[in-house]
Amino acid sequence: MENFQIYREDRWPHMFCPGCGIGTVMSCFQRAFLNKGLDLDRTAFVSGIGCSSRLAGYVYADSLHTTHGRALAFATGLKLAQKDLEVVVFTGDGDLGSIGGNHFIQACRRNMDLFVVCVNNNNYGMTGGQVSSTTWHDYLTTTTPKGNPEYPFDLSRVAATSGANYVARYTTAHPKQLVRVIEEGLGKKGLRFIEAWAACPTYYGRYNKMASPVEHTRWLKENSIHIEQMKVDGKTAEDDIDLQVTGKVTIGVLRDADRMSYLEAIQR
Ligand SMILES: Cc1ncc(C[n+]2csc(CCOP(=O)(O)OP(=O)(O)O)c2C)c(N)n1
Repeated sequence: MENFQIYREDRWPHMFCPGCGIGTVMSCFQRAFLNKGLDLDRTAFVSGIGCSSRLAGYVYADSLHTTHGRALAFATGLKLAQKDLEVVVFTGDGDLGSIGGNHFIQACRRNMDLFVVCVNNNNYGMTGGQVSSTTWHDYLTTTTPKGNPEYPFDLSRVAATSGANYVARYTTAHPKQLVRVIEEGLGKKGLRFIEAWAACPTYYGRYNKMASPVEHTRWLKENSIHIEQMKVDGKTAEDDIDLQVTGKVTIGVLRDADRMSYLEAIQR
């Protein structure tokens, strides 16, 4: 990163492995935040536990590093107490979709006024690369040495069908697009969910024959398909879900709705 305008340089060096996709997400978030001209004093950051959840502690702003899976519950309380703050949640697939799964669904259902960035690296990175609820079927992790017998959650689809106003997904191989959707989401009300599908070369990559950051990032790119392309190809929503399970993940803006947010509903 050329500069650390929103991050605490005094906390460097950071704890991420070489080639970790979280660095790209940090960089994209900073660019979007600065492009938008937002104020760190009017923004609070909340996270759970995990490598991705360390992000909140690196931002030069007030932040809460909470318990595993509970970031959205803390963030909801904070937003209700400080309605003028933009509350940003940094989380991971383990934190949000696995241990915190129910909080995730309920926050989306409420359309709570939160901005959520989930770094989905398909495993529990911090604790050594265990299987998570987004690990792909048959993929190897430290706890599924014969391949994952389960199927993954599609976090963005869960958010969209649970009621979040804005849902967008890109991979860390799509930094420009990530900046654009973060910028777009930061200006909206209700629950805004950005899924950054990211490389974890140290664990998920190493166990699945893509140990280098370049190989892992290429895998992300090759296994994603833009939602607009799906339409051109005449694919339906069902094909989409099937593709997600069998190989390709849809990227793009998956939902952009204008449903009344939780705060709007209680302030009428
Ligand atoms: C209640 C509880 N259970 C388990 C843990 C151990 N733990 C710490 S981080 C983590 C996984 C985090 O995974 P994810 O959210 O995907 O983040 P990543 O490290 O991959 O970025 C786990 C299981 C914990 N801290 N607290």
